[in-house]
Amino acid sequence: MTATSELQARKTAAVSRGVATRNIYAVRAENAELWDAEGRRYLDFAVGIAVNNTGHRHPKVMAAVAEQAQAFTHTCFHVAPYESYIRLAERLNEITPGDFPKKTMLVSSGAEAVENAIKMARAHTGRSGVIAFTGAFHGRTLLGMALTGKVMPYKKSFGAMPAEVVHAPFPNEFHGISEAEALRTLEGMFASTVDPERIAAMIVEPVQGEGGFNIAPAGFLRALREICDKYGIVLIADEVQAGMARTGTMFGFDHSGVVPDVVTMAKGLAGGFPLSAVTGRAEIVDAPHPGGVGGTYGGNPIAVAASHAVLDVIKEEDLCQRAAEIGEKIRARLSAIAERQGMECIGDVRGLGAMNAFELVKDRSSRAPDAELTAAIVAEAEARGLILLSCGTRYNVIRLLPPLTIPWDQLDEALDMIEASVEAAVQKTAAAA
Ligand code: PLZ
Repeated sequence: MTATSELQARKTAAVSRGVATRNIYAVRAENAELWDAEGRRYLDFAVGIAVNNTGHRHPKVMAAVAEQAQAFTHTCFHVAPYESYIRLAERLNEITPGDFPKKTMLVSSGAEAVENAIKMARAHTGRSGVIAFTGAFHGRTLLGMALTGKVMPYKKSFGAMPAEVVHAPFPNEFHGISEAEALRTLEGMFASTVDPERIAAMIVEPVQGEGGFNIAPAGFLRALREICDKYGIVLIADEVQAGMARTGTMFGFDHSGVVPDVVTMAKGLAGGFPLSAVTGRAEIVDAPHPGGVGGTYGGNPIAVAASHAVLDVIKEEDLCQRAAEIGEKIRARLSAIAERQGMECIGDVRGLGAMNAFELVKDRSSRAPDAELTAAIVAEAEARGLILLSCGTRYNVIRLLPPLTIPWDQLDEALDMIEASVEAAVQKTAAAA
């Protein structure tokens, strides 16, 4: 029995099967590298699902955490507040889009940030409806799950969803949903499905993460801004996956110039410590009465210390610029692979900054999803020492999420492994057919 198979057996016996896992049991990780229970070394292109944008154990983050641990680790901000939380709120009010008075609330997970953003929009507008988009992902809590626009595995078997959440189509040119058609359908929904004056908020990811790295066109975001202004709807940018320098700008929305009313952040915000934030127009974030929002762990001091260090590192190491450069390199290489003979399975290569993906199809004319090949490529990569994640409502997209601090030679090493993995998977599927 290997160390991994033993852990796997214990996991199966002791942990809820609903909590699905890969079989890479982590023992140690450093920047872009991770070692498992077998002592195998991997390049990590998942980074805890877009969390360690500053790499595993960035020295500055570790130092900030160690220093905070010497002072106190938890007091509950509601009971004994601390300056570092206030200072982080000030920093987030400053760096988020929009030149107007802003306020911030800190919580612990992406889903919790989303839930609170919706509560604030409801309190502010006195309305209850929410518009989300097909293919969206906003979390696994009851409301997060309702907002999510993907049934398997997130919504299936979990009963009735909270009422007044409606999904509008997210544009997807590759699959024949134009921006114009998506907008026409949304406007049509206001006539057929829901009164826009009952809608408190519209929530949208600038680049859909779990949904398949689908980039919201700038024109689409501009149109959503206009619709929200017309009907008095709060526009929430869910930057949980796209934010914190990942797309080559601090926030995904920055590419479009569109200013949302509220921004949700998590993942990359604190370099591996559980922290999330809701930042937005002061009057919206202030709408709940005192005591109406909060929680025991929100803005945990260790996570807040990590976040200050992350924000410093993003600036000092110019990680927005580096994300843009990493992205150019990745897209150039993926496009070159896609052009090779026998690589017709790569239907699309897309991305913004260092948030890139390629979509696997049965053939380029039908663009039918190839989920089996996608899984085979992920497995081939794992066997070669590269951790990749798939995504997409049809499980046929592979996303590349290297840390923004990855050394160039390791990026090349990973891209070589991707090419070899696609080749091997294509050959094996062809041989099996
Ligand atoms: N909003 C845009 O991407 C989390 C979830 C993976 P939590 N995405 C990864 C999984 O299988 O659960 C996410 C996101 C966007 C919200 C969330 C939710 O963030 O920290 O997982 O709650």
